[in-house]
Amino acid sequence: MKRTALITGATSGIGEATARLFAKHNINLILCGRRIEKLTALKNELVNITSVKTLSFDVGDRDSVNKNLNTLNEAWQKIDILVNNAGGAHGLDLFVEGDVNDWERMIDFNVKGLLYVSKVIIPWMIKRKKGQIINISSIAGKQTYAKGMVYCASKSGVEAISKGMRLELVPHGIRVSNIAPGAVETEFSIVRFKGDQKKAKSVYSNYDPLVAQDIADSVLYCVNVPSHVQIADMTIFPAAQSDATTIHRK
Ligand code: 8X3
Repeated sequence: MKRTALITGATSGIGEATARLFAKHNINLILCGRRIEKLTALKNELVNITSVKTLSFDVGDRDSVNKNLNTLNEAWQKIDILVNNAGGAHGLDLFVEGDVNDWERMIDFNVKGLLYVSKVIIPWMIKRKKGQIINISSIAGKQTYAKGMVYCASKSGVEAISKGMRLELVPHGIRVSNIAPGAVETEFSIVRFKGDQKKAKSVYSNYDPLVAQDIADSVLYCVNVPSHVQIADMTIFPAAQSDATTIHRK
């Protein structure tokens, strides 16, 4: 039976790589993101291999989340896999120098956005007594580092939500996996450093960082384990990384 996955933040990085990989594995896709042109381009590419629907909204906008997800007809509401991937970091500053707008953005996307999307989809999974939720957290959710306090807090929130979801959803036949990547070279640092390409590049210099495909592979692993298996938590580093702030550079 062909499965259906909804992926947030599908227009780039881990979300996009997961979409491509799921398509190759014959999984129907609901691709969500803010950038409609990117969503359409990805849909046009993947529609040759699987069924694809796109929904363009901002996960941090509760009304827009509700409105868009509720346009899904009964067939598309049969979501087997929810990948809560949307989110990111904004700024890397000491707390006293931090921009409150950055903090709000991180809490709105990383925490509230994940909750808004899940609030709509989980009841559909409960009705079918099955489903898998993959929350993309971060090593920042397990280890707080200086200048990243609010990002770390938002990802600690994701960790708590993953544990809470598992406690409440296991009785409904729903499995919850939390994936915490370390350094993955995507648009992540470009966004964090507000477009400063040089600064972003330096995060990944002189070692081999993870690429989005590495995390997509882990997501696929979580959703392809036998039905009696639940991957609760995965932390994934590049070989050169040993904790959130320790990277062995050549
Ligand atoms: C991304 C990893 O270490 O930059 O979430 O916080 S880190």
